[in-house]
Amino acid sequence: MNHPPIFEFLARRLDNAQVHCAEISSLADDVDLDVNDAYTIQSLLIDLRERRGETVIGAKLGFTSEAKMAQMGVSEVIVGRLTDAMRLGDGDDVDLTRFIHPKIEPEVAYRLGRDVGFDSDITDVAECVDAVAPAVEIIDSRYRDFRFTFTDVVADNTSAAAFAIGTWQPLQPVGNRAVRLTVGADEIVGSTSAILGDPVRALHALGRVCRQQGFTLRAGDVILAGAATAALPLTADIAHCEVAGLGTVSVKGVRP
Ligand code: OOG
Ligand code: MG
Repeated sequence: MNHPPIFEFLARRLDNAQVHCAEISSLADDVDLDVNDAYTIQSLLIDLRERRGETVIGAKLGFTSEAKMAQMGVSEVIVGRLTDAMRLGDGDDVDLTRFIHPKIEPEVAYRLGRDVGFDSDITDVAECVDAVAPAVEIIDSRYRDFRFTFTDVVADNTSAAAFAIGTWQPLQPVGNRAVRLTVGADEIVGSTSAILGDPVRALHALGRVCRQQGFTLRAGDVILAGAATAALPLTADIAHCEVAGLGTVSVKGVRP
């Protein structure tokens, strides 16, 4: 792929920020980027992680709910990549010193039962999923004060930091289900219908971005449909998420 050398530099800057837990200033302060540039930088960032032995195991959407768009001041759906290093087990302790300023949000996860053939006729991601589960995502913007532009957050792999998935359930319509996230004494409630009206629409949106950006989706991949509510700060407490009828998932923030 041909791209200006500065893209490699910016990908390394973001990667260092994540590895060393050191926030950085907006890329937009130094360079004008368009959406395609930002996705190219994201891909270079993922290459760096893969070179360290990480494997891409899925994709995530961001800003699929009004609450998230309003919280972060962004109004278009974004896509990032999930790697095996980001995966936590249900109930796991999560070391908060791995992050800069972590937040947690309630999500719905889907699992792909087969490859999505973007160059063949099976292009509907929703037709390729075989399971659904409650999930939490830990986001950790590498930018100072969690403030960024649209292209900043795309380049920063959409703030992806970690995630945990509850027990997979056979695929079923999700539609409008109550969602509740607690972090210690903090609580936020909402509905899965906040995700584009129905989280299945996040799968359609994912297909569009993947086709535009040349991303692949493989059998077994996990897809996070985007937060149903605004995010809460992740503190040294139990974070517990329930999606009505789908189950629960939790992680525990710890400071070793
Ligand atoms: C970007 C990530 C947004 C979601 O679920 O909407 C996201 C951010 O808020 O830092 O993951
Ligand atoms: Mg999210």
